[in-house]
Amino acid sequence: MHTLAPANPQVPGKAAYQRIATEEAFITPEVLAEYKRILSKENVDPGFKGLLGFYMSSPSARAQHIMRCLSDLDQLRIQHMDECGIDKQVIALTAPGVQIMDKDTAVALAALSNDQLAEGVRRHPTRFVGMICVAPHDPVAAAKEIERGVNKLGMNSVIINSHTHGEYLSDPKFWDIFAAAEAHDVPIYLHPNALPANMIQPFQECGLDGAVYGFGVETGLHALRIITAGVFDRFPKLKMIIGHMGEALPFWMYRLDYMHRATVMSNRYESVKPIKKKPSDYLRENFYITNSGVAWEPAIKFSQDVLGVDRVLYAMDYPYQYLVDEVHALDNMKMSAEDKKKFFQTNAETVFKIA
Ligand code: 1DF
Ligand code: MN
Repeated sequence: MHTLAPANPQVPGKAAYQRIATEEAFITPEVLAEYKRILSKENVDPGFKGLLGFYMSSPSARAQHIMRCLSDLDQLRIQHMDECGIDKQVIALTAPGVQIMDKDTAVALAALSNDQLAEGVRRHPTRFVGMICVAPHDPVAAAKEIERGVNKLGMNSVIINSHTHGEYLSDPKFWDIFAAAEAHDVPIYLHPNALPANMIQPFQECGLDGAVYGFGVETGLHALRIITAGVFDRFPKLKMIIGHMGEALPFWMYRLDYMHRATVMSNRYESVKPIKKKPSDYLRENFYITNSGVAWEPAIKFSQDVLGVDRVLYAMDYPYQYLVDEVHALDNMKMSAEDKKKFFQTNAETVFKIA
């Protein structure tokens, strides 16, 4: 028995809505092989070593189980979905995707991974939806891959795992990617990556660098860098998605608005330029959030309250976190039938253009 065995094995019944889980992960043999090659070199990035280095080498039941699940786009995944009552998974190449690789390898393996994911979706068209993976370190190639993903592979969203070798999308050199996403009207899911080398030490020495806390801090920072750099003034129709209850940013909205304005007004930093709206306005108008890893009614209700019920989507984070008890807890939230259907189903259908 693996450690993720549900405490309450009762399969959730059919509901008045489909359950669409929107931050679910897979891996390909070629990406695994490249990860092995990177991990075998000297001076491996400490975050990558602590994350995939761990999952790929640990004899623990959790790690072994996760690696098996990640590698499957057929029966095992569908069995786990059925056991948890998940109708559809929106699937992306697991973090850090190709972003830990050198530029040329990343471009090639992004395309190959997208092809393999598209084949999986073709085999199971009613169960799987694919996200386009890109190599942000080659923004022109990434923009082309977005176009190919939309026009040739039928995918309608993009995954980017936060920073790329310590660089953030707030840098205008990456903005061809935003232009492509906006032009093709596909959202970018800004998913966590392992913390960059220049940030990880105080987190890692106390074991708080991963999904427990560090992921949320760094991905939330990345989203705020994008907002304060004026990306949404330049690309007003660009849509982004962040998981883990919006990496706690809904809770920060009031203070962000007050202090960002105070910083701008006092000309405190050369790098902080005025933006057209308040940070919270962009969070409400350009962002969607998912509850990945947070099956917690008060946080979901609060976010619906401050962002709007159309902006909060369901996600599981398979295979890193999937518990049938969490599905039951969310089914039982005290929420109108209409809002619950938006949360589990129709918001995802709209944002990911699921037919
Ligand atoms: C973990 C969590 C790993 C998430 C992930 O991808 C991931 C983890 C490597 O727990 O180690 O996507 N997550 O999104 O919370
Ligand atoms: Mn995840």
